[in-house]
Amino acid sequence: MSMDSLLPITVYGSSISYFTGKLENYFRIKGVPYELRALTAPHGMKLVQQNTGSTQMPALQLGDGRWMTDSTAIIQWFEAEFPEPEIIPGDPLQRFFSLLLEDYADEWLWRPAMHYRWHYPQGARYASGHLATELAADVPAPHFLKRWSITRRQRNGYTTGDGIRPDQVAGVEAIFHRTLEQLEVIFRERPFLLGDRPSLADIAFSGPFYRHFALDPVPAQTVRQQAPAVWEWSARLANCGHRDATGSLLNGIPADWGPLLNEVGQHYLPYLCANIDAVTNGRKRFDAEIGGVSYRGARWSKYRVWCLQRLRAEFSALPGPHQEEARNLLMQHDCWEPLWRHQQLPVDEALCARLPFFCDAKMIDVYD
Ligand SMILES: N[C@@H](CCC(=O)N[C@@H](CS)C(=O)NCC(=O)O)C(=O)O
Repeated sequence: MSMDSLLPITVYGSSISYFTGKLENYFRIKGVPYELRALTAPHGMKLVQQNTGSTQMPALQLGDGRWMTDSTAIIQWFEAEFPEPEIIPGDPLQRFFSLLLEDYADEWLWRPAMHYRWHYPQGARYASGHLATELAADVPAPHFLKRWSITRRQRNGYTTGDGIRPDQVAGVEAIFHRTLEQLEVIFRERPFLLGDRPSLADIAFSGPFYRHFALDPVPAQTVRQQAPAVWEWSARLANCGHRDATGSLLNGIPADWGPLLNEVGQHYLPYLCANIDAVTNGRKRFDAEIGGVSYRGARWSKYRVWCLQRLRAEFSALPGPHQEEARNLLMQHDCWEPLWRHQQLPVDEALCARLPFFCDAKMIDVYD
């Protein structure tokens, strides 16, 4: 397939959205031309809902008329269709652990990112004002009311309404502080997570950083002061284009990924397991004790059950010797047991079978 046959590509999203930012970084470095359009309410949302099954962003329309949704699935599709330049590492072990970190950055760092944006008045003022203008200009209501309802919606969906009450704030902020320490060690040594050129892991961490931690008033100040190498990496990545997708990668999984992988094994995967129990038992709200933080009334996510299923499938697809190596590393970082804890995963195949071209809203709706 030629890239030309897919053009023009229109990405619908927001210029401050986590996953829109992730996809934009990928497209820029991959050399995929696109135009960003605001996913406006109500017209843009209706269009995207009708064509992709949900209103999540980013959504994109290809020049041949097809629509796509879900950054993870979109990136995998583009990598399969256009192998050069390679963004998901070709080495099987690096591919697997990059996908694991992508999932961690997408689904777990989302928590502190949303917290910092919507919990603090400075963050909420900035983001609600931006979104009210960018996405809700056509909504017939006063600006202050749009800002108020956007803030309320986001807090109900993603912060207080997702198990982060005052008692959990310190624990959620600690996730951010540990991430800064872990990444600072890496970026003092080399320009990108896996070596001299950007790869999937950098794209994945750009969701939380480029569009939240290095942008929103409260966390951005901390990144600048406490993790200047991370600050520099975020700007370096934003300045990378197609021409920068060359350069060598390290061999294997670098030892300094260890603390990040511990975090996956000790925090993220146990959360996924608690989420699986909730979905299995039909509990839309659940309590979970994760890494010493007691989340009360967290929302279930059917999508995240699918995430774990995908990771298992990637592991099972590893060639024998790589599987052995991956297993050892997963065990070393406490990832192995939670990855396989549940024999049966409550995945509704019908809801996700059509990704990246369609995503049933039931799979992702946080407001049902
Ligand atoms: N798994 C999806 C997640 C997309 C997502 O959650 N996007 C957010 C904005 S950054 C959204 O649209 N949320 C839906 C909502 O708030 O209603 C992806 O990788 O693209």
